[in-house]
Amino acid sequence: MTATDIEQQINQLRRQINDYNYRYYVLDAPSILDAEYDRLFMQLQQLEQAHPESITPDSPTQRVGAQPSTAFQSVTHTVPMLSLNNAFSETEVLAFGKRIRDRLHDTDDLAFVCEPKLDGLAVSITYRQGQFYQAATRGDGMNGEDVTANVKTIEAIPLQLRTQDFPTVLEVRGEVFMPKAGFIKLNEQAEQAGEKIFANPRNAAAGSLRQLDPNITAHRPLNFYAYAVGQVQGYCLPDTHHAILQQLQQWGFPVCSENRVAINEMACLAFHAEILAKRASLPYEVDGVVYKVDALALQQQLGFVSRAPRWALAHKFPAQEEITTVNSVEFQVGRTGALTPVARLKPVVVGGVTVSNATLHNMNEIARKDIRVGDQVIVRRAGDVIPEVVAVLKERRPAHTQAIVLPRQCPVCGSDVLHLPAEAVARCVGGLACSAQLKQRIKHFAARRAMDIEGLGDKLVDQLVDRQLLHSIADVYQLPLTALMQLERMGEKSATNLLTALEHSKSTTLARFLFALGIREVGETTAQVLAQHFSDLTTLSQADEEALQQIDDVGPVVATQVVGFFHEPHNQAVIEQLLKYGVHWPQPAPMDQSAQPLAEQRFVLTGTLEGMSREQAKAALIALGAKVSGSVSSQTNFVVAGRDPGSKLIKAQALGVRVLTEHQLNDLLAQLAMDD
Ligand code: 9MJ
Repeated sequence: MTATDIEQQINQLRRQINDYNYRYYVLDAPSILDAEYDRLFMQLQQLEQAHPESITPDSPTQRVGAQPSTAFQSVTHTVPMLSLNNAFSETEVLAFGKRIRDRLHDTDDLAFVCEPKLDGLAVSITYRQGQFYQAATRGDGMNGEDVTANVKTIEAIPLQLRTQDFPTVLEVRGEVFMPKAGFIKLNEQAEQAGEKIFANPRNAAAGSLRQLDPNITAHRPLNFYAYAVGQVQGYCLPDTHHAILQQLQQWGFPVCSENRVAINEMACLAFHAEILAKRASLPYEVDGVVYKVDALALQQQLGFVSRAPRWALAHKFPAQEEITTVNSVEFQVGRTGALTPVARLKPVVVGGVTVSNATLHNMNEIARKDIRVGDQVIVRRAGDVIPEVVAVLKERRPAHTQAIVLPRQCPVCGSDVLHLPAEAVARCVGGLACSAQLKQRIKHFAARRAMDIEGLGDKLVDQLVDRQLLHSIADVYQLPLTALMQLERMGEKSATNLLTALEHSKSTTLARFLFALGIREVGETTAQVLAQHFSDLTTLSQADEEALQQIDDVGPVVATQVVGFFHEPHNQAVIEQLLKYGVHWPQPAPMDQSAQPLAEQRFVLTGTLEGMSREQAKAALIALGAKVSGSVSSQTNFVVAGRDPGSKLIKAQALGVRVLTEHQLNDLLAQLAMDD
């Protein structure tokens, strides 16, 4: 090959790789397989190694390679990087619109560009003659830090502008962020390696960008969305913000696909509501939306007031994290005796809800986060999960904090607490002598997905145990009407209704009954698997660990718990009583293997399904032999994602699990019904 041939080949490879990145990051439409991309990349690397004189700084192979530095240089922003004024309510947004209209006098039409507000790190990237030149953090808006070597490793950011028609100097501004899926994966890897866990994707993005060694940044899953230009020389920009965003996309920058032009403030508010509703299912974290006056001439007329533009507004979502103080820590006792440390907090409003308790999970977590009573902590409340303490503000630690100590005795019954070194949780050994455990067991027994005893709620169970009317789960079927009627807020009618519900609940299924017994490690799915395999309780209760482990999905841990449970004389007595009091279930029909087209297939359902309940979908899948579980893992074959699917969808995407829409699920079920 001649030198010209080689140069041509190298240029072609670079073009192909840049094109692939553009399609992947900007157009969101990957055009080749990852393996093919890797092959092209290696081919280019080999050619460049053989011909080092051909290497140029904008070659895709040159993203990584800078030496670790000892400090970041300071960069002065030619055009200051301003901050945005914040609004938290509709009233403030309408006032923002009115201020603008008043200033501009004659504005019937006032279009805005609405953008999700990404929760990452603002950066400025300068291109000279179309080539990546320098990248800097926002810093204080006037001076930032030179993070050129690190930003250069982010594949989404072009090293060279795509079209021939570009400014001699172009400064692009936008947000470097870590997608949720990448964040989950990064933390999983860090946990396995015993390394530091990041509290949220923003911290992870900031930490990754502030690495002195760009080789580390290169391995972090960072992405970028452009949302503004800074200095521009030698080019006439379009006259609206939305057209600038389109131009940025043509130059090769990813721009958020949710961005939208809104014709007035009311349309802005609708955008806010829409993104808020989508928040959990977006693949990146957002903390609000941004409204920007679309016409640049109007932006110029409006100008700035103290370091923020008058023409833009950040309309924030209710915060999901706040800072507060740990006043004390109490230990709650669960159904299996597990002691869960719960922080009693100085009440704080998080995302519109007052939070005064947060789970600390277990003693290992307390040690890992180094939480002490008296500390100021960050609490997070996301969706409907229990609030948790994310991190301690160590620099604010007061002089006299107290260590959190695991009690030696159960705070409810006084029995010993056992903390096996191999287990994360500590447990009260009191068993059913511990009223806390008894209450939780009965609540679990009565729950909708277990025996489904309507009217036997948490408060009622607490009263019944405290008054010594219940000593075991079987006692619920022996409650006398007269005793019930003496309880608080319980008239004759409610008492009779409860007895009817109790009677009704006796007709159940073996799977529900097994789940209701509260055997450790036996959740709803395992209960279903056991019921399907054994079909009668006597055989199951006599099975040994070996027989149990023959079943798919039953490992040594579950097998040990099941055998242990049925060997316990007290448990045998309770089961006998329950059967004597009339609990019964139909004998399942023998399993026909040919009717199990989804055998071995593992499904996870997430989000709201429109045409059926999750329970119905689950039953339909199980009837075809599928396993339906609650969490996504590498073992999962399919995730069915309904409306507002949340973190399970993100995890599925992170693990490359196949995702089905409700429509596709229906097609699959219909197809299998036809095959039958
Ligand atoms: C974020 N964080 O997503 C701006 N931002 O515009 C968007 N930030 C911004 N725009 C001017 N979408 C200053 C900051």
